[in-house]
Amino acid sequence: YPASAAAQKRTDLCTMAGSDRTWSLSAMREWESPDYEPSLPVSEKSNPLTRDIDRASASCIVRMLQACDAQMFQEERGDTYQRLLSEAVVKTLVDVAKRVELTLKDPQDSLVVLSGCGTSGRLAFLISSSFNRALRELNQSLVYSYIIAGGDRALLSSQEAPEDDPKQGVLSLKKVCEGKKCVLFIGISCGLSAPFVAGQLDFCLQHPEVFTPVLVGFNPTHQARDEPIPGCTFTFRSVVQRMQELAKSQKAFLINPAVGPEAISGSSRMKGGSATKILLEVVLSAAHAATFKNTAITYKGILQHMRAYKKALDITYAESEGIAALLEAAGQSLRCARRVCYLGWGSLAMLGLIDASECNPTFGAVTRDLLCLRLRDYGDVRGFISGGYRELNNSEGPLISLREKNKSMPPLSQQWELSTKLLLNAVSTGAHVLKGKIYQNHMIDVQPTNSKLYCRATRLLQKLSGCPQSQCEETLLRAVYRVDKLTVDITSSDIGTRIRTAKNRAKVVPLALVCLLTGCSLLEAESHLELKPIVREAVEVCLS
Ligand code: S6P
Repeated sequence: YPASAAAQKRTDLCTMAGSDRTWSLSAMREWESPDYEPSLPVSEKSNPLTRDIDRASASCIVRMLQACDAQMFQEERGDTYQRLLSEAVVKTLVDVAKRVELTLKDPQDSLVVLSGCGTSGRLAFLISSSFNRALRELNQSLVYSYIIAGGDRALLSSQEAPEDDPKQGVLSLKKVCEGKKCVLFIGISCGLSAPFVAGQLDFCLQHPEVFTPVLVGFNPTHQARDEPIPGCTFTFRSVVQRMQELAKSQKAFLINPAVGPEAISGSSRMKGGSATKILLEVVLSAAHAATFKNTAITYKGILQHMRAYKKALDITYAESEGIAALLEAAGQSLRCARRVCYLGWGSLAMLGLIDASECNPTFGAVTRDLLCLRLRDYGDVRGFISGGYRELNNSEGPLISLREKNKSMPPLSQQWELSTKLLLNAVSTGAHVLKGKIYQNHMIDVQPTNSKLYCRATRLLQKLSGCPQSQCEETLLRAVYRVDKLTVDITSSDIGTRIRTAKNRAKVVPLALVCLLTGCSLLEAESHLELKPIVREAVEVCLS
């Protein structure tokens, strides 16, 4: 397959930058400056390290991802952000592990619930399943349950809308906790933003006799989302503030170190997902060791375990040449409208299924590029698991099979999983970058299918067009409803209606951007995008 002009340009750029490019400490910490994108929470900032990722070669992309992942383990400095290895964070992990230990020692009427949306819910599932398996092997009562917004179908497909529904969050929590007298609830929201999780935390706070809430996320508390949630009197931030008060007497716990902005802005499946996995596995492993091996939960022990994950990260990226070759091959497949398939078994294959399913919301579905209905249900990246969808042990019935040989989850396997996750994230992200799905380090074809993504889409339009917010909002709405003139019905519609309409529309943000940049009609913008199917290139033409 002949290298395209764009691919040729990438190579040149990388030669200029030097494939051995390393970053200075100040570059690694640039995002921490109070002047850097001050209006955005860390989880939504764009990472200065990946500003040029859209024009980088495969090996440069891997180096950029390596540097971004390394930011997870950077030390806390002065009064800036709390980090993974900060004293306060490690201390909270010790406290939460002790709560889990109490549950394990007295499992009657008790439960540990892990809950989240999208990737956070998938990790809730993976982690609770693997620790329940460990309990089953020891003939112990199972104490872990998971909740994912949108139910089990969200485990392997993108369901972004249920994230906005706090009532559904509460209902699903009530359902899994029926009859329980003591529940440790672990809500995961990387951006401290999902209304689904906010609703559950609020419910826990209203029933302290049963629930102890724990929040896992990667923004400082003052950056928790403060937008009103329709039908609720609370916002995510107000829930966090109540939790902060209760945290002083250990009636609630907050685990929210900053891990730095994602390599692709807002793509919390990457560092957010990895850090969630690390934190929760460290906590639950310590509790298991204390209960079943009599190993006390200590600050030092937790810190050592965290450092083992840092080592897994270093070992993984020591193979950066191999990863780059894989990424290049995957990118080439996508560039010629072929696909990437992950084949495997056990929990590693499960990670492949998850990584593949996350490509749709992150990079836009392949069908939208090809406008080919036949391919509607197939993605650019697909996962397969040996044994098929049989014995997943998910709560809503069979989906998938995990092999017997992966039953137990000793710490080393957990790090092996992290390594696999990093690699798969790098391959799928890198291949889509090489295909031209990213502009700078933004996913320009983001589908505004929930309130977080709708706001992100508007912000992106502002950033790339330089037009005022109101004009961007208006043009986005025109692209959602496919009209050049907005009616009163449209302008007075609520965000829920807009999101539901956007779900069935392709290339909403690229269309809006072309309109904003050129002043053309939607029809003209559509034909412009048809001529240049690689959105990044289409946008570049307009920008130049
Ligand atoms: C992000 C992923 C999303 C998020 C989901 C939950 O890469 O595609 O599905 O996981 O939006 O986000 P959060 O911030 O509540 O964990």
